Amino acid sequence: MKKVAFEQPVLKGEITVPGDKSISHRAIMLGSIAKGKTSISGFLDGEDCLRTIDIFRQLGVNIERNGTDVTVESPGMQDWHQPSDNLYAGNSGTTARLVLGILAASRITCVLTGDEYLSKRPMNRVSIPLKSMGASIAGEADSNLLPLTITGGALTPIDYEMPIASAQVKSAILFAGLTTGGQTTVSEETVSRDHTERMLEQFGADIQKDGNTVRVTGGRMLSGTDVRVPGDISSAAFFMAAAAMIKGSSVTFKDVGLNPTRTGILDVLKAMGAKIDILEQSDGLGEPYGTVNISHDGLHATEISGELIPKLIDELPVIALLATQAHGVTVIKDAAELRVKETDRITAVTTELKKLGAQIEETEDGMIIHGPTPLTGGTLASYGDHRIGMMAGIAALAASGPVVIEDPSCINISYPTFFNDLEKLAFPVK
Ligand code: SPQ
Repeated sequence: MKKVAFEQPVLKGEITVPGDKSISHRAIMLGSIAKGKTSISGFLDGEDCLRTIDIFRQLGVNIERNGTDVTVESPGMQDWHQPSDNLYAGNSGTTARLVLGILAASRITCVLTGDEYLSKRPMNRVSIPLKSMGASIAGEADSNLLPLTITGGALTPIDYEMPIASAQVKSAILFAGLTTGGQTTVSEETVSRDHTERMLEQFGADIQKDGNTVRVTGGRMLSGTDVRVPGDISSAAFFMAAAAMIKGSSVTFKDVGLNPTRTGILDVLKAMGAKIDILEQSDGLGEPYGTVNISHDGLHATEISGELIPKLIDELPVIALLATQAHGVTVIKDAAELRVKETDRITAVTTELKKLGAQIEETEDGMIIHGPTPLTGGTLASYGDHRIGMMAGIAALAASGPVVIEDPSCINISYPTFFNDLEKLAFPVK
């Protein structure tokens, strides 16, 4: 349990949030697939990324971590060892799904497992296209659920049209395509985060992007390189939303990732009335990042749907909270994917925010939120989901009484220093 209480807070100051989770995973994975040495700076030492490190160590890759600096030295995927135990992905959907794509194309036979939450999440979205490439993946519910047994082998390229916008599915197929003897094509209707494509290019893969289509030609040996991981905009989003929500607030985010496939939160905050200033922007080693200031400047409702959804999918819990304090009716739709995250985030968000007095309704693919509504204190469940736990922590800033978070340790999955940073930024109004 964690009790979070503030009396009339205002958020002020500057923050550098921890490294991007999606990019940290991919840096370990590509550093392990590639031959030679990869140096990563700004790595996220959250639980999910540590699970990815554990898995590749079990395959014989030498990975040394010194805080947020990580060195990966790999013989290349052709020379990985057979692991002596099951590979455990913990709570991490990204680890499980991307590793499935990688191992399907390797020389390894192994069993991939996860925690109680991950073991309920669908894996067919990757096993079906991988099987059509010739992958051998076996497990419960027609290989939809972990644990899964993967027998790596030679795969054939495919031309795949994605039925859902998912960077995890796209990445698993592109990784599997690396070892085939031809060109694998993945097309998506709405573009999902493109970190894999960017990093594949950095590691020397033969990859081309053409609108919403990505093509990778297999057979090229990847070489180790340097990766700089920017701050995670999905972590920053909690304090960005808080700064937009609380009158008098102004927070500057340094070195935060500004990849356009991830910046939907900035579009929404702007549409809701927040003041946003991009103070600096650069393109360091493949990923755009910069310094952004967000300040409160009134707050009104908006509609969030369509192509915007993949650009802010993980931010929707905190956006829903923000909408409880905005004038008007906020509608979130086309977000049914929220139901298959670490928990069903539509049910979790509506159930927990109602406990504080929010007027929020669940729909099949989103939420409808009426605001502004005064929030009270209360005891909120995290459902073992870091994003729900952090939403509860931010809710305490707007609530009239303390918010108690049950099972807050899940926040370590993506943001181990969340509560310290919250305390640093939130000041009582004098
Ligand atoms: O890794 P995991 O557990 O799936 O993490 C989440 C999160 O909230 O951190 C989703 F639950 O982020 C996903 C994201 O929703 C990370 C991700 C990636 O790194 O490729 C892509 C998104 O998922 P998807 O299914 O849309 O590809």
